[in-house]
Amino acid sequence: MTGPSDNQKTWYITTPIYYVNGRPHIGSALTTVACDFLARYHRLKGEKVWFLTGTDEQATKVLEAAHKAGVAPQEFVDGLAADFKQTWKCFGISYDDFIRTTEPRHIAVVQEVFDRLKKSGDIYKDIYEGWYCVADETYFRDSDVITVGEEKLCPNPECRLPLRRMQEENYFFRLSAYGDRLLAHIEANPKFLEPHFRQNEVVSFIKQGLRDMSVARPGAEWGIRVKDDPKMSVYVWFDALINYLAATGWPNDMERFAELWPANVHAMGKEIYVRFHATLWPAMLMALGLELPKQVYGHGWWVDGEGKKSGKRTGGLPHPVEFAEKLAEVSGASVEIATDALRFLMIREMNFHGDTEYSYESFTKRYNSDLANDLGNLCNRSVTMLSKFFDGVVPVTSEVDRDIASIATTVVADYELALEEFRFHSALEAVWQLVGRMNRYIEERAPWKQAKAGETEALAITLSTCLEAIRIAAVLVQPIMPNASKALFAQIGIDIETSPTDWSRDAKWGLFPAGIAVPAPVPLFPRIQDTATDSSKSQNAPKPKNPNQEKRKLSEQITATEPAVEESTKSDVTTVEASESEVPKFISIDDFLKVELRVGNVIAAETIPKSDKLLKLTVEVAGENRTVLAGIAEMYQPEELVGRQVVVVANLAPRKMRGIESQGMLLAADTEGQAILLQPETRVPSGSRVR
Ligand code: ME8
Repeated sequence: MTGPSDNQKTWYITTPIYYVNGRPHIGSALTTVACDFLARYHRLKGEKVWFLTGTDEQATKVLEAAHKAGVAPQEFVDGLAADFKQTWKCFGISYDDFIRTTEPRHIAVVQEVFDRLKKSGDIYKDIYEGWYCVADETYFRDSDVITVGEEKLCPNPECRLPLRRMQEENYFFRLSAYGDRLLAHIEANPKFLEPHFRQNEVVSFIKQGLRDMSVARPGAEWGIRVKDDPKMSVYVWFDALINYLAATGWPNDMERFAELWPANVHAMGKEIYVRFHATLWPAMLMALGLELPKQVYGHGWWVDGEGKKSGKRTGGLPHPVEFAEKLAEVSGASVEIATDALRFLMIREMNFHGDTEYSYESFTKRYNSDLANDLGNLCNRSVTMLSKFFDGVVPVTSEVDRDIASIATTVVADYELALEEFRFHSALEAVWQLVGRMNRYIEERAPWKQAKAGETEALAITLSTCLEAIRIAAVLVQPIMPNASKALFAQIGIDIETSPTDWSRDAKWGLFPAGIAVPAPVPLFPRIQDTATDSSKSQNAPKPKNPNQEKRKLSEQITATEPAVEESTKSDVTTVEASESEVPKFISIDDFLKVELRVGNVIAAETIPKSDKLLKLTVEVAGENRTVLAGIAEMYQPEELVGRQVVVVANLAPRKMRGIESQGMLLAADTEGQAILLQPETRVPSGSRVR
């Protein structure tokens, strides 16, 4: 991506302008948040950024939606434009300008463009005969349409609605004249069309031969009028694309225009990429003698279970603010943090270069795994141990952990490259490489053991390495979760209000100031207890098995950390240990398959009064929380267990011990009577089956 640093130009990014025939949803929010991510990132890099979004209001389908609602069109679009603005405000969208196509500044530029192109001969009058799809706001030839009986249907497979026959005098734009110039531009500018594979679609579309396009027709009640021919109104796509230019002040404020134009990135979903943003718009700009945008980027969609685009037409996508409020409700997080979480989840869940099936459960599960568990616990554990072992003051250390420092440096480089290539999800994936590595690092270094053994210098290195990694993570997540990043910084004693982030200075390992005091830990992302609470969409939720379903058989022979102690015995035994002689030489696979072993996340751990062997753990398995008593108190301190993964015998009949019901047991290796917990080599989704 070429930034303004090349030529001191402002880095100018745009979203599509959204039709106001329905409320915003997480489809419109996806593009808007992705653009906000980039805008904030470029600002952190010290660049001057201009971020434009807005609403597309002059479309026939908008008029029809207003009629359906029984509201005057202007009143109708005013209401929905306000909804979009309010939604983006709640979502922390840092746009610099919001353009509406009913605004005089836009209308005047559309009329000016039309006039100039009429004068240059690029727009001419002729008779149009063909088909029009209101839903797609697109004209089609006889040969393009689908015939079913008497009816002609839209050829767009996502639409297939009946078409309207049109025969009338229209204005046409001489698109056919620009095919070769467009192909030459694409060839000379290999980064113009992104991601790269979309370039092939565009090239073959242009090579099929471009036809002149109808750009104004006898006006209906709604739409921008041609200046000196007011019975004609401008085709909504011709009108809408001009918003990117109108917002720059062209042609009146040429100084501002020179600062902004050409746009660095136009971003949008793939359905409006090939015909409109990669062909019509560049051709219009060529006809006007203006530079083309530096990059046009098209991403995939949220789709439903059948792979169909979800959105206004098909329904099924939630309103972003309502979704964030729901996340706040089910997790107990503040609305600001839940909103940030949703920004993160949308970007992390979406495969930007393909399509992604949207589901409520996958969002809430990722909230628990990536935010509550991985990032939240990393911060919580580190700050808790710093408070406990160093009274909350970051120790001075003679060295840093070089291995972690080099991972962090690679992660920053991967993140920057991913954003340059519009792989937004990969940028976040890179950050979680560091977060995951740090959770393992804590387990490897076992700071509680270093503390017990009086290894103060080693302990200081462990904890300051953790804090530095959290600081780097807080810098990297800032453009996507600004509120959560601020809270993360606050947790490690840094106030970014007084010391704002500067990417070139701060996205580097080794800056954590020793001697800084950190406050008491506050859980940043409280866990969602039931990740399938959206009943309308929870059919696919993995249902945790009833632990009573199967009798305890083979499970009794697995060395495990469940204390085999009934309430009545009142003594602690660390493990169920079948003696070697009791273990049959062979068992059938059927026997083995009766044992349901699942990976769970320890979300809480505490000692049990009057027991020096038992710990009471809360283990989350596939969204269900279980209480498990484990005889591991001699080997583990409660705080070192929180956040780690364990293997649970999930279908063991519950048993009561010391008045507490234990709902399963944990697998552990038994060495000299000590239980060492087993865990997957890398983090896996909670509930994963162990075979
Ligand atoms: O097309 N998945 O407006 P629009 C991902 N006004 N992104 C989605 C989505 C989904 N299921 N649904 C919508 C228009 N989007 C024109 C644009 S620009 C000059 C005129 C996003 O309200 C995606 O960015 O139908 C898509 O391109 C845009 O919303 C379409 O918004």
